[in-house]
Amino acid sequence: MPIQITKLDSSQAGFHTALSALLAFEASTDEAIERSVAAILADVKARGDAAVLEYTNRFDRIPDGGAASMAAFDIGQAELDAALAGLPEAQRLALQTAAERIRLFHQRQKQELCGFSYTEADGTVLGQKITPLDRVGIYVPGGKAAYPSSVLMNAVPAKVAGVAEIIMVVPTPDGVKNQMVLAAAAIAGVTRVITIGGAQAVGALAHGTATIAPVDKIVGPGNAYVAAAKRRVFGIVGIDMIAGPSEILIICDGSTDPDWVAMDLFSQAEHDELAQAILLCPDADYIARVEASINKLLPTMPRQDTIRTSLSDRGALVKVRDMAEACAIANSIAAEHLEISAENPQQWADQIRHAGAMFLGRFSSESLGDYCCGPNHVLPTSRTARFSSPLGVYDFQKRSSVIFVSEAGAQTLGKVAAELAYGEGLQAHARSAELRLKSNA
Ligand code: HSO
Ligand code: ZN
Repeated sequence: MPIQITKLDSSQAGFHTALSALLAFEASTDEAIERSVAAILADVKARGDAAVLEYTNRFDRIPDGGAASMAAFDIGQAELDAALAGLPEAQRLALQTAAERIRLFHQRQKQELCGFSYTEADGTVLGQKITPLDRVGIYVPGGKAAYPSSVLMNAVPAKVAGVAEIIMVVPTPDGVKNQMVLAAAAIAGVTRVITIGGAQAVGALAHGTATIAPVDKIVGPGNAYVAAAKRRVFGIVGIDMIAGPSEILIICDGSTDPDWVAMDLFSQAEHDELAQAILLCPDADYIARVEASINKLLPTMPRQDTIRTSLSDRGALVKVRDMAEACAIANSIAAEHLEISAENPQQWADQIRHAGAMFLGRFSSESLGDYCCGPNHVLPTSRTARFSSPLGVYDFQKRSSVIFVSEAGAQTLGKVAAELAYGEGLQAHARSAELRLKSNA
């Protein structure tokens, strides 16, 4: 059965309304999930390990009547190393190569984020000091979305930032451990791996328990329960973002093999029924060829049901006037991933202001970026690329302002501060500044 994929033409009336309707996505807040997550978090905060143990045994169906204590959920370094050693050689090498390339890329972010200070004429010194977070939690989903690549993408930047303790939690439904996930943790240098998940794991990381020290920030994707829990503990700890379904937007000038473009659209559609894959192209004949490729290739895909639903519910093939208009539309979509599959990609990339990651030229498939180019694959979704950035070293560092006021500086600044403090009706502020004025000595 040929796929029913939405076709739009930017020159037709109602185009912008149709496009907005397609893009609209709001993470549903399910009342039942919210209530259950609130109760779990409160229970973990009150009862600590006992609550985490009970929820984990129950929700993850831990075999043999469940674990007797939290110690059973701790994976030691020896088991991580064994997981790495036990991988097929090619898989181990691929993970190591990816990790090294991710590390090299993120190292650049660290260098650019150096602190600064400057000295004023009167000897006052002002600056900014940068420090890594002490302890972070990385959430790794279990089951169908357990991605070893995401372990690397979350843990390596934390490591590069200099975070001393990286605690990874990963649920193991039915007690089954994903060896490639454990191997990735070993390569990335994760400090501790605990096989717990869900809202109870988020609660344990945020509040701490007798066996788990509270972290300063929780990063990583998760299901609706994990997302709700992260939202609720935000403020007690930092969080990275609440990621929506994956998105790929491809701008193509018609010069790329249509099979390549079809498969790139599939590559995000296969993640999730709610994923979004859109093509923008000025050439109607080429769009028809991509559609033919989609229909030819779809039956060959193991995840064809997910791809079909994603493409027919949220995908689109869009005929645009020209490449410049494609860039303007791409800016309004602010996609998580943007491929510019064109002869001269740089000239179009210059026109793009909003995209989580840009893949330039026909050889730069998003799949390479998902695994091993080096840049992070944790990216802003649902149009948040308008105001936010890929996960990076800067998410694991913070800044402190540093202020040294010289005696001479206290004279000039003291008068300014006192004036403003009296204006705000704050006497102690004013007098604290004035006490340091020489005229008051
Ligand atoms: N494309 C996903 C990341 C990923 N792909 C992991 C494969 N594995 C993020 O949007
Ligand atoms: Zn992907």
